[in-house]
Amino acid sequence: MPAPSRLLVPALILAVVGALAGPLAAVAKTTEAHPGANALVRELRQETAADAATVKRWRALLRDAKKQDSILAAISRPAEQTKPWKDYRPIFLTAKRRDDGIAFYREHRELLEQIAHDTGVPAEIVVAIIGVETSYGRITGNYRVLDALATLAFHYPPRAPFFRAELKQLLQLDGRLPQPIEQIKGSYAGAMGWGQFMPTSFAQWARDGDGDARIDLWGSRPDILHSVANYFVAHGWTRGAPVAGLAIAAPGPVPPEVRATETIHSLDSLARAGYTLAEQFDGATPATLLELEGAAGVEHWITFQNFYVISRYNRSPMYSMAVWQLSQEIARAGAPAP
Ligand SMILES: [Ca+2]
Repeated sequence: MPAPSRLLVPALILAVVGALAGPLAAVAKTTEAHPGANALVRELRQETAADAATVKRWRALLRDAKKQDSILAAISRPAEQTKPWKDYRPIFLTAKRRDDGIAFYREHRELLEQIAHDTGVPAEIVVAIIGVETSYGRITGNYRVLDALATLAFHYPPRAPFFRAELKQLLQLDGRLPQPIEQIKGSYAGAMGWGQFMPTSFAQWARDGDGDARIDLWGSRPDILHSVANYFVAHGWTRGAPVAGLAIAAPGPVPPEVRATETIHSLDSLARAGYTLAEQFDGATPATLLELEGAAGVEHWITFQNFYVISRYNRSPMYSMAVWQLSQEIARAGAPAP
């Protein structure tokens, strides 16, 4: 930082007669915007070979970033996935979210169905993601993303490496977002726009859907919807493949090993364990079992690779189930019969 480093000159002269390390270390420490901010900029400069003006801009942004205690409080709250499904489901599968999803689908039918045709990602899945993430763009977050990521990168050790990487990516997005970085708002965790893309997701998977050579995940419906669909394509969505189905459990089933939504079994091996679907699929199809504590008792679901892909958006299996069920409610009401 230019101004404070100039102050080091008199400090250095004075230090010749005194203890050298003490005053210098104290000055260096107090001039850093956040603990570790200088190292982050050094690292980013080396990685990107950025010019002096860009480095100066990054330093100014980090000086402007504010540590916010409300962000630290929000990230420390117990996660929603600790709730049982019977309490989780009503948060996301409300009549309003379904009806708004149906209206959104109808309003953007042509665009959504073109994207579904091009990518294989069903329109109702894209709509459900936007619905669960931000209530169709109504709640995209009121934290400055710069504050969120700096707070979590520099002041939240449990997840510092993750948020540090996101902050580095955010700085590199300067000039590519619809507003200057210091004005961009998002969730307390730094997720941006209608689809709540983190900066690294934005850099890798966001797309320009309307062809204006910019990506606007707040103001451009084509950009938003193409980006969500592209996220699914990039994570392995298979056109036309099954997602999930309610399982029938034989008496005394043998619960198989479960690793979240990973499809580590096949339909045949799940059938041998006592879990089958009413619908017939190839027995070799990779699948796994999801047990949920529903309002009417335990539910067993057989889930497939496309369900795993939904969980790349948010690792909670209940998140994937909420998106899937919302999508099905929207499809039943909003789409013409095939
Ligand atoms: Ca665009």
